[in-house]
Amino acid sequence: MRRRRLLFSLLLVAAAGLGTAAVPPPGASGAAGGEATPLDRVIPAPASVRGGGAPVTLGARTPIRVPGGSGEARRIAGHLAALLRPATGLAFPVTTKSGRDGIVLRLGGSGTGGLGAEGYRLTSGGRAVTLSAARPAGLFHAVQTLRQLLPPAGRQGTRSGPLRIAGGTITDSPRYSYRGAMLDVSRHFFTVAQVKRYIDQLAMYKINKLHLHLSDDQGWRIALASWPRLATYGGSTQVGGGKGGYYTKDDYREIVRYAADRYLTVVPEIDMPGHTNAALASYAELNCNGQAPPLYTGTNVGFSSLCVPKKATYDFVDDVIRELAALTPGRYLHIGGDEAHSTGHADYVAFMDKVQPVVAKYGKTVIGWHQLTGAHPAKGAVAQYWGYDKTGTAERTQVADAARNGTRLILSPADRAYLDMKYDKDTPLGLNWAGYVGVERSYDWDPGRYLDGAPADSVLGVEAPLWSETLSTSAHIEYMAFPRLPGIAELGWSPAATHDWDDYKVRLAAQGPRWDALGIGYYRSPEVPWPAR
Ligand code: TNX
Repeated sequence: MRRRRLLFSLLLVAAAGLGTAAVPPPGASGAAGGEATPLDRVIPAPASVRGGGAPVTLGARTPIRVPGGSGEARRIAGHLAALLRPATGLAFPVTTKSGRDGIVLRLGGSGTGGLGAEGYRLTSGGRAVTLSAARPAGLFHAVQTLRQLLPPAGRQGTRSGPLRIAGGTITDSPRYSYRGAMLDVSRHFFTVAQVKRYIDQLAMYKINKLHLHLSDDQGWRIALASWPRLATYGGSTQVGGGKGGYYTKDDYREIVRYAADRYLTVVPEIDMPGHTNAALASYAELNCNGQAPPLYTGTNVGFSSLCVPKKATYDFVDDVIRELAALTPGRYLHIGGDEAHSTGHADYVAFMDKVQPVVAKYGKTVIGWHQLTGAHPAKGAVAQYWGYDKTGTAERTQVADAARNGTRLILSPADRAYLDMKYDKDTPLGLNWAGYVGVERSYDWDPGRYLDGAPADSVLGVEAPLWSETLSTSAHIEYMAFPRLPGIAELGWSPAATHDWDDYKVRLAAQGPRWDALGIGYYRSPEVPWPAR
């Protein structure tokens, strides 16, 4: 890896005609003080950077131009202006007039054909910084890159001299189409406002899927018309016995819309047949013995199961999937399937054989936790791998065999990608069943070669799950997600050739002041050379 990165840097330097290394020393002040942030000092690392030419200066009259822009390009320009105004103290008027200066947003048109659904180009030279993309998502990602080339929001008071963007060109597109983050809203409920705050943070790092774990033993979090007690009773508590909560359909639509405006797709999960105590407590008829258990506020797993032989179970599943699919514009619907320790193997297989076609009937593609590969994954199904270093060979082989047979994989290895694992023994929040997951460990793996025997092209992408047994506030979410989330985002976006911890940790350190400015209370891991506060 190191070797390849060196070659990559040399190419960069050669292409740029620069005599110095592309990355300045840790603690350099970036765009503050008039010095431009190097174009490759962003997360995720861009696929290609060519430095060179004089920096572009942005000033009091610099416009944001969307020449002949579509509604969507104009909306993105508005989003950019709203980010830049407080960050810089400049006016950044948005105009549809073309001109040679300013920040120019171009959607479609010549030269954007090869950029794909999410790629973009950022060209900085003369008096303009031009962001081009074939599709709106690419333009939005370009804006996120540009943000990182400017001073942190709210720091304009400390800025001296003009704002500069380094000269050169970034040409960028993702390695994987699925770059997810999961939030467990069942163990502890998080409000729409809290979810939106997390979405904003995910969007900064080009995450494009928000997986919501909507049901578990401790709470059912989505109101459905066909089985109303799921939410009103099953959602009435949480771990530790707090009051819980649930999303109305309008709340859920609001989350979907807010995410879509930031080019994230919501992937809803209803975990079945285990992790279902909240549903079983809400409706006695779902239980094999006809008796509803009490609500559960502890943190054990594996004690609950839907009743596989009962017809009512499939009426329930059909209604739930139908209503949830109708609310969800994205193509994926996650059916869980993990830790079904109270469901016999034959019953588990029978259940999955009956439930997967229901997802297809309502027009969605199945995602399941990787235990689904122990049943008969449907054609086109996706398995989410959450094993860790102690996961046995038989289990890994089962997943790899499924991948060779066409099941696509989302990789969430628990000892790398689980944001709820403690960083080390002193971390006050989180769990440690998969070990401690420091920042380097969470970053330093290659999704393309992670699972022995699984073809590289079976990997659909990566996801960073955040389970919430121990987490109940946005501050908790942020302390566990930052600084590890950007590393998983980079594994999902950046080419393997850019992978290098020593380079990454310097780019990561430069995010610290940005998080400070945004009020994100991150963990100041000693592995990262943060600038002094
Ligand atoms: C395992 S990961 C679980 C969850 C827990 C998590 C805690 C998975 C599919 N199941 O039920 O919340 O560990 O880290």
